[in-house]
Amino acid sequence: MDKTIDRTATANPGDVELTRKAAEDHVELVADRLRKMMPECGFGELGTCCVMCYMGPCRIDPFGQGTRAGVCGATPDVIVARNFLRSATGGASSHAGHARELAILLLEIAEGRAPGYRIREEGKLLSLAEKLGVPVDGRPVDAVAADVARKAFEDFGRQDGEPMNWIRARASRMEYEKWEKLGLLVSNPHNEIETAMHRTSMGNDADPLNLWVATLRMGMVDNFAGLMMATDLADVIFGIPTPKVVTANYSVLKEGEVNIACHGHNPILASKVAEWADRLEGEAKAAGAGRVNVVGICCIGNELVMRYGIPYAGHEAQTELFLVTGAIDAMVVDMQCILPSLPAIAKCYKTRFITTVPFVRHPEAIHVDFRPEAADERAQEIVRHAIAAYKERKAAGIRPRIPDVSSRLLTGISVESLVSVLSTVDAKDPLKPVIDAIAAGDILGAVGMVGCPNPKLRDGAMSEKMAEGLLRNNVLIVTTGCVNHILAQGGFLTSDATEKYAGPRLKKVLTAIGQAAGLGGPLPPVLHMGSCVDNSRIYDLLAALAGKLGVEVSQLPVAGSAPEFITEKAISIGSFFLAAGILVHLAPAPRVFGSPFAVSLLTEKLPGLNGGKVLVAATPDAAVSGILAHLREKRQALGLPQA
Ligand code: NFS
Repeated sequence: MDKTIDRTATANPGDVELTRKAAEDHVELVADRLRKMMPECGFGELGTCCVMCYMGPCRIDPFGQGTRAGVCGATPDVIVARNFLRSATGGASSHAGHARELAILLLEIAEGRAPGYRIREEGKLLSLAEKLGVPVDGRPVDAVAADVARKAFEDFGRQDGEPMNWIRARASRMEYEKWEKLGLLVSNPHNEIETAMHRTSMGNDADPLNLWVATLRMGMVDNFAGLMMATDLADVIFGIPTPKVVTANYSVLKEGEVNIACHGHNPILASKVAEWADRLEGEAKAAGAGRVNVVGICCIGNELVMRYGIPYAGHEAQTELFLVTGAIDAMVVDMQCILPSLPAIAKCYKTRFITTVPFVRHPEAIHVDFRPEAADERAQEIVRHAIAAYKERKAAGIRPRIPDVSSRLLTGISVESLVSVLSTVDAKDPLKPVIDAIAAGDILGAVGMVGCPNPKLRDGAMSEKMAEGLLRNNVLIVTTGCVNHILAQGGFLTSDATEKYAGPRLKKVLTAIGQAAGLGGPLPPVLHMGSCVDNSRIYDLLAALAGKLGVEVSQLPVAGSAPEFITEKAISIGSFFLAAGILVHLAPAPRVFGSPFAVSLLTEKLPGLNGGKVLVAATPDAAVSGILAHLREKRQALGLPQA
């Protein structure tokens, strides 16, 4: 590989050390392939490349130098809208698949077919059941759980056109009515996905506005059939997260222990692997290792750390580097965000790369067919693979190099746990201190920083710099997804970060909360609310705040930002937040700039319609100033003082 690339600007010294090791070991990384790919396709970046039919591929120069329409006659506005809707559909499909698996598991538990799992949060199950209209009084928990699962299946099979159960149960009255007026109350997520694929195939929908409305509807699918359903059901089965202080970064790997890295998204697999890692400690010791050490990467890292405090390894752009440490005995994956490059790198270090889902396979991986009915057997098999690999790797003389970098973070902020922390300030009305602080201008506003680590923006430390800029201006940050790994590694989720980065007024509020809650220091200025599906927690929090203030969510001084997004899931999540009337900052630029219609819709017309707006800003300064201007505008509209 080319060793002249300067990647030293990255915020994590462990990344630098391992990037050098990768070069020594002749391992090619994402950053190397990205460099070879440059310059990337301009038509693709603008969204005007169409491969929907075989009269093409067509690519349209929107600036008038070349052809003005595809062979079929599709204009750039149509092509961009179709492409974007397909991306949102890919994202919503991933989240709906994630949620549906949890609904299946809940029914299996209720019917005694998944003996390895149990319902951990009866309280949450019962309150969810009541919202869904499932009778609870005098009924066994399993019967209620089965009916809650059936409510989910009803949504996936519904043909009557009525709004989804999950929307009727979980949206506030005000938000529901807003979506009803806008025609965004979706009925059946599978139908919506089918129709999106149908209407975007050749010779169907050629109305850009109609296509963009479908994208907002796909956002609704993403939230209610994906994020929210997944979080609700995962909390019932695996527990509601509670605050805890844990360790992050490369040093969570332990030399002399069997290291298993769980990577992917759904806690169904990883929770079992973690359980059997403890139970098979004797076998690890017999193999000469101290114990079995499970760490979490990407969103499954978020799921595991939020609920169980399992060491919080790193983000998606570090997955290759984690393998390059040579310290991992097994990397076990379920679905989504798994780089196809990983199994070959794993091979270099004799790490066993284990896939577990029938539709996520790789010719160089070991496949263990993981099913909830046989979860205990399969999890043991996986842990034993790791123990066997440990012995083999030791015998082969593989010497790990684990960068000595470690960070601490406060994690486990669910809406429930946040309310309980805030009730130490005001037991009767826990949200009041936050609302008062926003009203007074001590908290200027709040930003959800979510999503992925994009190698195109990672070297510039986009997320860290944005966080610094927002905090200095008294903006509270909540995070989910891989951005949280980035900010945790940067030290933003600690009391010290409040001292270091928060503006004076924000610091005062966080210090008072920290003291009342007995945290021994201020509340961190960046609050970890979970994985990407846990963006539903952020929305729940906003809905609760808006409800207390008697305003729509779209009126709050808040914004969402995916500062380094990669995946289609970020597109579908963003589409939901647009449907909810929230400003969504995106970097890199979404592929819409080839369409004047899309640009005007997303930046001018939609804000007038429901408050939703896209902000594109590829530098931290531009993003921060754009978001601050938006927060101030919202404050002004509510008659709140400017801080
Ligand atoms: Ni979110 Fe999770 Fe990470 Fe991005 Fe991928 S792990 S679901 S998509 S890369 S944050």
